[in-house]
Amino acid sequence: MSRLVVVSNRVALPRETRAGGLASALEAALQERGGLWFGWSGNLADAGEPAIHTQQAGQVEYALLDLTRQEYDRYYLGFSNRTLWPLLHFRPTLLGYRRADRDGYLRVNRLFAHHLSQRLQPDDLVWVHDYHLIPLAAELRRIGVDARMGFFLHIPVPPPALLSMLPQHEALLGTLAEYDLVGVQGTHDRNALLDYFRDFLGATTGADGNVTMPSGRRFRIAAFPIGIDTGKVARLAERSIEHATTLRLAQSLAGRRLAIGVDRLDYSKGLPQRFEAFAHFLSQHPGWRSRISFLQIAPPSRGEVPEYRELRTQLERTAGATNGRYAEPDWVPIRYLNRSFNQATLAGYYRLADIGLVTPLRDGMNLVAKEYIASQAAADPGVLILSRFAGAAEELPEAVLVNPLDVDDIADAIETALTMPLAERRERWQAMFDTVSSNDIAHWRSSFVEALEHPA
Ligand code: ADQ
Repeated sequence: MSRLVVVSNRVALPRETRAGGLASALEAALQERGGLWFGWSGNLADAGEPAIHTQQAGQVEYALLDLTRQEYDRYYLGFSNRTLWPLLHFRPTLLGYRRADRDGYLRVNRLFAHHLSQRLQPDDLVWVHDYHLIPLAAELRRIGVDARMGFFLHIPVPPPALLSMLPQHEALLGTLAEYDLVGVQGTHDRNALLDYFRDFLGATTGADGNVTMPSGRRFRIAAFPIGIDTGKVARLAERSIEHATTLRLAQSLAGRRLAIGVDRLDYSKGLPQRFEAFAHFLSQHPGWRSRISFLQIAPPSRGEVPEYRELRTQLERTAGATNGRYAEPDWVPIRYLNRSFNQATLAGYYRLADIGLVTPLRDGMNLVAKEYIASQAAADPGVLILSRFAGAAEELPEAVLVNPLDVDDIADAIETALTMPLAERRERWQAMFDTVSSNDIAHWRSSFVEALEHPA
């Protein structure tokens, strides 16, 4: 069996607390086959020969590279997070583009390729993750690496017309052809990328996802919807009902209903609309005031990017205004928390919540939707309100689906969820639970690795 080499912007070291389901799945795959996990260390260093930090755990080596401040600014903050992130989330008006950022992005990909190539062995299977590293295979091929290489994009793919707004898009997106397999989250993403290769790069595409470039180079684009460690989340949720943190939240509700949202503080997650929809629900249904609380957990992310700071200010204003307007001495409608919680605590909170509010404007998948389902009690499950534009909606049509831009639609969905009969809640939940159980994270990574290693 070939060794597996995982490459991603950030690396989750063993026993690291921020490691979530994805990190443990990749670690499991690496331990099973032996391998290497390569990426940025998260540290900034002075210019010069960059330091590589290595660590061994069982059969797995971790190799982490420092970046300079300028590399971080251009590759990570600039091109990855101010150019590619908004573009791929269908938000060209939020896009910032600088040639210097694009050049910095290419330079870091070249740097990764240089250091990685020195650690590769013949027969290695290379699995590259996400939009930070699109041209990595091309850079590796340029220096003679001919290993099988796969790429997985965790975020959405917009239609070709939107992709083509990126300056020099052909040069960047064309490098995807240097992988043997390009995985995306859903069939919409797959179809959009196939259309792009056909319309803009002159490729011939087949219904099976096979792509032939004008040069004759062939590769494949396919959907691999990512999952969670469903069994583990379900066990954590069941155990957490007894935990002090969960009990504290339950007591504070004093019998009121609870809606929960858990998202990184990101403009793709639809938080302003969600806050507004909850306020609208309270204004339309005075009878529910004082009878339901909305808990939004949103740890800040990418605070160095201006659009994220603006979003934070906007949400503070909206939450404050709604609470000022509707709160009672013993009840606050929106409980808004800018912090992280461990998986067990989150699972307990999900289980307590009557409604999971997952309303991103666009999302590659959205694992919170799946975690919410995995955490429910079979006998009395809550209701998932899910954006049609989250990748998860393709797999979970039994959720109450909403258009996240339509605050009336979300407000109506909250009412539907609060009044949904138990039998219907159970029926919808069972169907979704079956899906997240069979399409779990282990299934995701083994199907990707299998497709990369043994092409049909
Ligand atoms: P994200 O945009 O980060 O991921 P998501 O899929 O929801 O979005 O995953 C977030 C993860 O972080 C979840 O496991 C969640 O539990 C955890 N999390 C969020 N807030 C937290 C908090 N306050 N405390 C602790 N944990 C918290 C990207 C893409 C998604 C895609 C995933 C995986 O944007 O579309 O589903 O990658 O491919």
